[in-house]
Amino acid sequence: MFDKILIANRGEIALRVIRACQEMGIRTLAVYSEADVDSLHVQRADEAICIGPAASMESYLKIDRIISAAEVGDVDAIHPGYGFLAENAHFAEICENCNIKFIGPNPAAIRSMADKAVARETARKAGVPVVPGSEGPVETEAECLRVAKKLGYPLIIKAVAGGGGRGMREAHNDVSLVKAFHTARMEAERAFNDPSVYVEKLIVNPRHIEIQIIADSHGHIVHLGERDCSIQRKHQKIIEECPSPFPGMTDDLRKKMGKAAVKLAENVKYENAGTVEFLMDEKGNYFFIEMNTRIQVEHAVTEEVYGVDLVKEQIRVAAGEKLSFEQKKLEARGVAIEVRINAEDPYENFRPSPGMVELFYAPGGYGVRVDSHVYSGYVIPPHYDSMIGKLIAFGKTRREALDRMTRMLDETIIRGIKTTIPFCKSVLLEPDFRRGRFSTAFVDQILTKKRA
Ligand code: MV4
Repeated sequence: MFDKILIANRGEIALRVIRACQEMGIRTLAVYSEADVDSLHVQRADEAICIGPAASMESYLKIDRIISAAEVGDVDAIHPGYGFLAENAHFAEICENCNIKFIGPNPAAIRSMADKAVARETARKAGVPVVPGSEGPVETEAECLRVAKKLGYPLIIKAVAGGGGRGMREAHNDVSLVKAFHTARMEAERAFNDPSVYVEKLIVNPRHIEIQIIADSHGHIVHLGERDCSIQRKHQKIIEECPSPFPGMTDDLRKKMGKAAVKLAENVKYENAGTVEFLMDEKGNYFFIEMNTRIQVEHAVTEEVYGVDLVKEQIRVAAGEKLSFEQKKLEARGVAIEVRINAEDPYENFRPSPGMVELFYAPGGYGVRVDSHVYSGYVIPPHYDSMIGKLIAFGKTRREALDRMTRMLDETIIRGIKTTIPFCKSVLLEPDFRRGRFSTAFVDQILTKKRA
């Protein structure tokens, strides 16, 4: 097992990884920017090294400074968390070359999923259902129109280097298709330095359902059920749950999707934790869209339902150990729901609201988990994303988990800044949410209704 791990991240996920390390007897080295001097991950780690100014580009994204910190601190491994360098194949490669274990998949596996057209093709070859679409990238208007003739409308154009919704355009006829092709290419060029796009049939009002997998270096790959992440705004998830409340989500379907996810992972010699994303239509048809080659924000709901500490397992498998459990011993128990708390003003179009948290009181009690780096007196810097914590409610039934989450949101006190808690409360009160009847369009639908 590793003696010492560097955590190349900040905020709640840095703290989450440090907590796992401490329970495993592994020493921790935090890195931090000048804006994070007073942050909890710095205080809780055994050691900490400042790696530069507030701007991410000058600190949490600076590969050479992080590697230098790793060398100075003499660590065995680096945990990248999520965001920042977590899905940067180049960074994973440099770690490898410096004889530092990157706690994540190998660079080739990261690369194979970073190119969305390649990922699609890999999934198709592995027998995983993909959305009907173009064979690889489309280079010209004419090629676009040929695909449209074959598939019919509506369509969606996506950036090969995309993900998270950037460089994505819908098209409903030949005229809008040609326009969408060019705007998507321009946006992709600006955002990713790569104008390549591909075409898919548009799935209207789908659910976003993702399968958690984890693989060790001994050829064992397991799936740990699904998460329903349909409640999101502008491609930022707000509420996630396990299992999906979709009535069509049967044990049989779950097993099928789990096996598909494992098959895909096998095909790219995947190691460590990953998530295979699917879109699902009203009939329960599911289609692969992307794979995330990192631990995700919402991993906690899977942990609660399956009784597995995913971060500890990540560290174990990275150290060459076998997974501590087998597929057939995994059993889902109850329902877990996660609400993300963002320092944003939901009444002002979710404008960021950084600054001093004058008072923070976290909810407690049975079935409650709070993953947050916030404390009373903490100053939220304006330089990073606005998520300041996650509340996770566990219950025997969805009803109980929802009631518990409502109670947790009522119990939470955050003074000094605006948060998304009031908005999350209003979502929990929506009858269609409580019934489990929602798609990725749900949040926009209720916001439109509220404005009217
Ligand atoms: C789609 C889609 C409909 N049809 N693909 C958005 C981000 C990227 N991960 C994939 N996305 C979508 N791909 C087809 N063929 C709708 C979305 C989408 C979406 C997906 C998941 C969660 C929220 C979403 C919000 C808007 C659009």
